[in-house]
Amino acid sequence: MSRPAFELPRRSSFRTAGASLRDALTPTVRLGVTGLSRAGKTVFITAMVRNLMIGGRLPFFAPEAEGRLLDCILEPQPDDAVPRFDYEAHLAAFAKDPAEWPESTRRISELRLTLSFRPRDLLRRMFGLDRLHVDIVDYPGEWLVDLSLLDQPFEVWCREAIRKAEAPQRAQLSSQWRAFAERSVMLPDAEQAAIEGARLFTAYLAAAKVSEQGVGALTPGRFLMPGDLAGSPLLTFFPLHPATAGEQASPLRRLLEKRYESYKREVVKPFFRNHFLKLDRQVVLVDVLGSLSRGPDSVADLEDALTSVLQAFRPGASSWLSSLYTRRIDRVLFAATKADHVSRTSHDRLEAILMALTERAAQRVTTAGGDVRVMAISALRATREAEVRHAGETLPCIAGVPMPGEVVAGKTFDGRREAVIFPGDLPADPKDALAHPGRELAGAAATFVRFRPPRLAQAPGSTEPAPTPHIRLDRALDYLLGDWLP
Ligand SMILES: Nc1nc2c(ncn2[C@@H]2O[C@H](COP(=O)(O)OP(=O)(O)O)[C@@H](O)[C@H]2O)c(=O)[nH]1
Ligand SMILES: [Mg+2]
Repeated sequence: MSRPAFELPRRSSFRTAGASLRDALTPTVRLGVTGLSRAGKTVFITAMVRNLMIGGRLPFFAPEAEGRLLDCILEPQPDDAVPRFDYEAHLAAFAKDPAEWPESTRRISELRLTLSFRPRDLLRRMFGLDRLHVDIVDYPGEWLVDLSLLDQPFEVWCREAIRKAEAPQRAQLSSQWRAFAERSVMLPDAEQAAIEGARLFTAYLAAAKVSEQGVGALTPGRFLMPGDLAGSPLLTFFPLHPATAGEQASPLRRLLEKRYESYKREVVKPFFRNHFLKLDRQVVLVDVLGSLSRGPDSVADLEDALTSVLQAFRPGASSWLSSLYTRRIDRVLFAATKADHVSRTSHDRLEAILMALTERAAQRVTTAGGDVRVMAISALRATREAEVRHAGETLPCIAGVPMPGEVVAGKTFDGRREAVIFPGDLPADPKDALAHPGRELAGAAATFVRFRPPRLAQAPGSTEPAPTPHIRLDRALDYLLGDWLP
């Protein structure tokens, strides 16, 4: 497996003749990483892997802190049908001068890490039970949101989709498709109407996605993240207005309903069966600050999307999925990402807000025998803490280099100059934040700013890779992997 030239592993590892027996005894933990687009999945996985590979600064990741984590290598991932997570390419973006964020990806991918560690237990050491495979599965949260379709008949889905499309922030974007849907039942050629309607419906979803910056998770998830299904009849349907008495038998309605059911059967169910149900651990990344700074509509959408996502973790007793739950995710971590956009004083408050957003869902998981944790993290920290004296007061601020073209307080930045920003404090009571999103974030602009990532390279004057700055990534790792490294 190639490794970026500038990175050095913590130890060079080699394989011995007994390797295949050891392989057979090596357990595998499958870790799902999901979140709506731009939540921070790619950055999280890249930073996590790099920290494990170079032996980063991870004081709250017990195996590392205790000096028991010896080595981490990348291995060919076992599922041939799934593309590999392109760790080297993502890392290379951070190594550019100046550093860039990696390009966004829109499909499922997988990466296998093999960790070698020193077991605490003498017996484990004697038997060589000192390795762990970690299969990281990166998949779009949009695909999880589709789970909500499984329990929805076509009519119910249509009603919901139209209600959402008529919401003030989307009415304009959806007007063309809605107008077409109104008259389409009368069109003579059902197939042509399905194609045209699906095209207009997809255009609306895409426009909504752009204007809501990825938060409003509208179904069907594959319309915008088709993977290899682009153009397939499986994606050629759209929601219709409720049938009027005389029109029940419309060929178009029957065609769309049939396609909708095929989509659930051929797309949604296989994803859950082949990927989701095989996971042991799950991290759900959420851009809480992004939604708060965009205002009430965005927060409402996020809540909606999270509720759908969370249904995945404990379906109702009667639902189709419950019959499939033979193996269960035992730990779910909800992580509010990009915590480096607020100062240290607000990190606990950010956690409290995400806790409030996921409260109902967390109950589902815990009653199903699983465990849930909520954290505010920054997988790759792009800012540092700073203090500014203003009118005799010391304000906790953040300092970072805004990406070229970013505007802060009316000034356009060039991608080289640093800005010091007072991001405001998040409210102590999460209910306030959720009731009046945007208002309390005095410096709400700070959450919109894209800061340049830190450049990852060798530490100056050394052959060792420099540590990766982060916030609470070590705690996240400890929760997700710590007990697998006994
Ligand atoms: N400041 C900061 N920005 C982040 C962090 N993680 C992600 N981002 C930003 O969010 C964008 C989307 O992240 P990415 O990992 O590509 O999201 P994905 O679509 O879920 O894979 C990045 O390009 C960054 O601008 C973080 O820890 N700190
Ligand atoms: Mg990604």
